[in-house]
Amino acid sequence: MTSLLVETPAGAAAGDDASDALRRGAAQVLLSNWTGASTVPSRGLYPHQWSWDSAFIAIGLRHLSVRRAQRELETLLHAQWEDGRVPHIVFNPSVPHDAYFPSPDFWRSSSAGAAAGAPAGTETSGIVQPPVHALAAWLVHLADPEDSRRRGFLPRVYGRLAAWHDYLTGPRDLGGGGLAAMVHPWEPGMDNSPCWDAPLERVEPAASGSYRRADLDHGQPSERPTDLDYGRYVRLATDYRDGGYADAGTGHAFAVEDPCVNALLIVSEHALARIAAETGADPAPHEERAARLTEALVERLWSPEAGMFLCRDLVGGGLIPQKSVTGLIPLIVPGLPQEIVDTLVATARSTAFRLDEVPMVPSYDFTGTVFDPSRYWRGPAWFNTNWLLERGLRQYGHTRAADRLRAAMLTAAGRSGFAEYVDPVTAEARGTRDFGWTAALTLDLLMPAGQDGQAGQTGSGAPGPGAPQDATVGADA
Ligand code: 9WN
Repeated sequence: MTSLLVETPAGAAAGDDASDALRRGAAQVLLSNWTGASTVPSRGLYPHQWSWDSAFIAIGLRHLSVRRAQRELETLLHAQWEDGRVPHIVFNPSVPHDAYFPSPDFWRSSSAGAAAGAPAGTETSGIVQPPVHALAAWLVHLADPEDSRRRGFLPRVYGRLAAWHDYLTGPRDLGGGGLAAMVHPWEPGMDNSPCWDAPLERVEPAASGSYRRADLDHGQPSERPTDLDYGRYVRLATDYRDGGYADAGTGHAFAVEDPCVNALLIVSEHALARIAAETGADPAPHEERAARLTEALVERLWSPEAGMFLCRDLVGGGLIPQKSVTGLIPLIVPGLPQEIVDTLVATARSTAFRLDEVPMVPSYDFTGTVFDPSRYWRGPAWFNTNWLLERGLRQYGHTRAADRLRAAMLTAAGRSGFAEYVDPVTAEARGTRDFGWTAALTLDLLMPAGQDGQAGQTGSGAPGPGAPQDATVGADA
């Protein structure tokens, strides 16, 4: 039933000339964005290594080169802090400081983060991003289990992944209710989501002349966060840094529990159980933690009124009544009550998200007052969130909807030049092009079962066979 943890199921689009061209185009993006040890999300806009990007990229890169996919994850994990956090950016020292803001001299991880155990020899940011990594490591392993075993891939990453999850479920359980909290809008990865509008109102923006945005050198201002957003991002990051990146006692002005982050943590915890079993460790504590997290997710973030999961504001208190795609992503979590699954799919099909009607699901409620089809996480459709929805729909037996979404994503990826995001109605390109995870997830969607030799197999120690048996209910199969 945990279909995210098995090989990509057979795809309708694979095998013809158009798919071959798309596969070549996607591979070309990944080859050009490869730096020798990891992949940049974009050569211009994001010239370093990003945490959740690398996990999504590894999921696609495994179809091109399993070794590179392993390396991608290991490069990131080598920048892990001693307290277990995996930083959201690992800086490439050969890239000039003014190429991206905030640069290493803003974060000062090796000095300001020393007490939290930041590495001395690598500069990183001090915040985190969603935990897609154990899921990615498991899928990379499945792409070639023999090579993975020969090279000791999983034993090398298991301890670091476990420490990462310990950090999220320990020091980051700021609400005390068993979920991981995020302390900066960059952490959930959906930076300017309308969910953060109210919590950010409490934050005094940093003076506009105290920093220089580099993103506007590459992107359209109308497709990026505003200057007011940036002022607040800078203030929050400065305060966290000046508190030594300590989680307890920093008096966070922004702290939220996010459904997508916690759903990814649950799926990754299930992956960690499989990794543990494969490496001879005990999977039970991971399965138990995944079960506890699932209970907490439903208990703390499910809203029957909204018909979806919502974000919780730990500073202001209560659920945030904005409908973002983050609240649909728990469809990737196995074993949800059927009523919740049915309600989530109905909400995805409602006027708020228009699944089955528009090419790709938007990042934010079509009917929301601040919906904007072009501005970043306030409306455009992103490929990583749609890939997660596609997998979630498939997991719960909504095969026709998943097939349709997959086909639309492939068309949009190719036509948009592997755009960072697209207008959810017209699928026109927005943001930067040749974007890493768009290319990587395109490759993953194109890969039919069996093509990389492992479809339907889970590796030793991993329960559950291939995708067809994994689907729980034949809702529209
Ligand atoms: C800040 C790299 C990252 C993604 C995020 C996306 C965007 C960065 C930025 O780019 O955020 O981390 O500078 O806008 O919002 O999800 O990981 O692709």
